[in-house]
Amino acid sequence: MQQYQELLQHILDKGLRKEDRTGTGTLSVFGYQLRADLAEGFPLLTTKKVYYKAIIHELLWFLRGDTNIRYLVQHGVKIWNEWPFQHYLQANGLEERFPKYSEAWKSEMKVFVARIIEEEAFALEWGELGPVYGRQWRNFGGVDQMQEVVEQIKRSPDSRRHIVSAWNPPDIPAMVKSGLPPCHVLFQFYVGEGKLSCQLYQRSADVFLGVPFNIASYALLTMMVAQACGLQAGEFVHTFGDAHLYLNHLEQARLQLSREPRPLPMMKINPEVTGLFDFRFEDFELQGYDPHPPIRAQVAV
Ligand code: THF
Repeated sequence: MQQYQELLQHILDKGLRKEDRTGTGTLSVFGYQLRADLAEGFPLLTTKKVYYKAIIHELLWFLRGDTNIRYLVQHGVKIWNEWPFQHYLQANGLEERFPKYSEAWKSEMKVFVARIIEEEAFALEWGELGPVYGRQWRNFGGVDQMQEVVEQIKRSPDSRRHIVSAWNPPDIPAMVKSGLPPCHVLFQFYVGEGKLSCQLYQRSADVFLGVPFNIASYALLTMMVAQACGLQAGEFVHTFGDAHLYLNHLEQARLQLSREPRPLPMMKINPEVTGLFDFRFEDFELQGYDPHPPIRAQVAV
């Protein structure tokens, strides 16, 4: 993904210094686009090791319509833990005892996650992110957008209305309460020459930590929807609003820029699965992934 390296460099060169909700500070650009031809390989970064199993589990979790982190933590996926944990601290007046990002905060988060796994009632109360992605994809005011978009693509491939929106204005306050309003706001499918492409509009993008996940996630979704519609996978087009590097990710970004991209891996999907909601974790196999070592960074909450 040479294009990702170019985006990192572009933000380091041209990014404006901006404050943000999390208090971390960013370098930010507005408006940018990446494209990946899915026939050239699976667009998973090779300039750092990306924990792609989390991406598969997260996508299956969205497609289930699930919005509780319990399923994720049961499958070893930690990427959504910070938000319900921070909400739990806030709601219980514990923020001063556990200052954000401190060692005490990190160890208390482990206790919190253990309780989410062990105590169902606790998970129901505190593991819920509100009506985020999964809910909007599968039940936006009663509409199962994923089911409908698959039927529409099969019925009228040339339609210009193959849209799924996660941005549901009446539901935004409930998402703010315990999690986040959607960063990947809307996506559109397009069929040309028997190939299915997908374009995502992402309003806000954490380019170092989130974007590698987001690219791979939507690339995989495109492949799954293509298979469910009897089409080949075409391109994934990624359009950004505010694309930023947090100030505590700059050194990591420079380290990553010093590395040479390697050949892309291939994602093999069990060809027998034909329903979008029938995929299981075991139906995916990543072949030939040979990345540089991981690069650690703190996620901004
Ligand atoms: N909030 C912020 N600040 N950044 C984001 O990327 C982000 N997301 C989702 C929702 N809110 C966000 C959550 N997605 C990681 C990756 C994706 C995330 C959140 C966190 C992360 O920490 N990745 C590490 C560790 C992965 C692991 O091994 O568990 C990494 O090194 O990749 C954007 O959709």
